[in-house]
Amino acid sequence: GHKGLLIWFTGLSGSGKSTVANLLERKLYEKGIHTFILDGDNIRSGLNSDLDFSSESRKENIRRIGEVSNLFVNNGTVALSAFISPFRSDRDQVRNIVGSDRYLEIFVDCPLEVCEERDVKGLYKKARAGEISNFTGISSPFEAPENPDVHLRTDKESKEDCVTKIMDVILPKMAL
Ligand code: GGZ
Repeated sequence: GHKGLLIWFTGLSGSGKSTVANLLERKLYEKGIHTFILDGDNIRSGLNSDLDFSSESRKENIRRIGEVSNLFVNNGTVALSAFISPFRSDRDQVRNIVGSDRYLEIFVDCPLEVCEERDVKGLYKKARAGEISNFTGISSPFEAPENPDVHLRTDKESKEDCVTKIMDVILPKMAL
């Protein structure tokens, strides 16, 4: 058996949080470790559909996700939560909710220029055009983690290498 854990991915839109979380889920599954992914697709569309992208709403978004993640962790699940979570104080609150020994912070780092170049959903273009307000990196801040457990550079490292770096840190943690 293994203990529950919260793997928290933070980074800009388009940095690769969901991509890395999904590949990590696959690798853990192959080891017999069941996970649960929380991301914008399953949280902002339902539980948090009342929230927008103001600072107050983001704070509440992350607080609720922290509480839900904690339910999974207490159930022995490895929860993978992938949200921009731009504010350090909100991430620290999550760490306090689940307990610092159960929380691992993954900084999915990628220069804004590269995220903007990728622009998978065309949101950066809209943000530059003023069609979306409070857009992280453009018109809303991102406070980079100062001491992440794992620091990825998705513009320079393959997603396979990123997952290997995370595995090296979490596997020892899961035995504890
Ligand atoms: C940032 C926005 C915004 C604004 C819509 N700012 O790349 P995506 O599309 O799929 O991921 C982004 C997602 C961010 O939601 P989070 O819940 O992760 O944000 S936070 O942690 O800050 O609460 C993006 C889309 O929603 N999106 N408007 N203004 N991203």
